[in-house]
Amino acid sequence: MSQVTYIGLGSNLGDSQSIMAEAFYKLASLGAVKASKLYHSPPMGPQDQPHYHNAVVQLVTDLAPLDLLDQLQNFEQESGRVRLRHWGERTLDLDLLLYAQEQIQNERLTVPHVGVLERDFVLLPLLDLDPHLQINGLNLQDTNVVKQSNLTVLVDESWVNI
Ligand code: A4P
Ligand code: MG
Repeated sequence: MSQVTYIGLGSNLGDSQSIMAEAFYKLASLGAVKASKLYHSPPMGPQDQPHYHNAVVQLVTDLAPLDLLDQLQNFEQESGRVRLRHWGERTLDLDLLLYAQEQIQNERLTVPHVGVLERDFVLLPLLDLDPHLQINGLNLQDTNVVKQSNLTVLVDESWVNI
């Protein structure tokens, strides 16, 4: 059965916008997709790294959670993923943020993704896709992280053409 999922995209090495657009088209091979705006955000974690491009893609898919994670990791590898240190710079990071209303906890997968509620670069794009989205009964619009955010929009939804 089809499930509504949300995938977080991040990149701060290489031609981030092209790398993320390519990831979007790959995600489109897994189901129906919709993209948020494309944002520019200061790094969380080590500060001596470039700003990130961030976006979220809504994917409606038949894949089970671990099969979807396999695909995300394949796409990361195909993008020539470089990952130098924890929370450090990378060409492409694909995180499974939400999988329907499911709570998943195993050695490969934690859903909702750890830290979702603390990251404006995840919450703002999620709200582009669904302004009424809730996580664990919490209305994302009402969170202080969203209210106090000053993320920069780089491109509206037209960074991908569908
Ligand atoms: N894993 C568990 N749950 C998940 C999930 N829901 N989605 C496991 C994806 N993977 C999940 O991931 C390590 C392991 O997490 C995987 O093997 C998978 O089985 P990783 O992507 O290799 O590690 P990582 O990304 O370096 O670590 P981590 O903790 O996932 O980092 P984050 O949370 O992804 O943060 N600043 C800005 N402004 N924007 C960013 O996008 N991103 C990061 C990375 C740091 N700072 C940032 C940004
Ligand atoms: Mg990650």
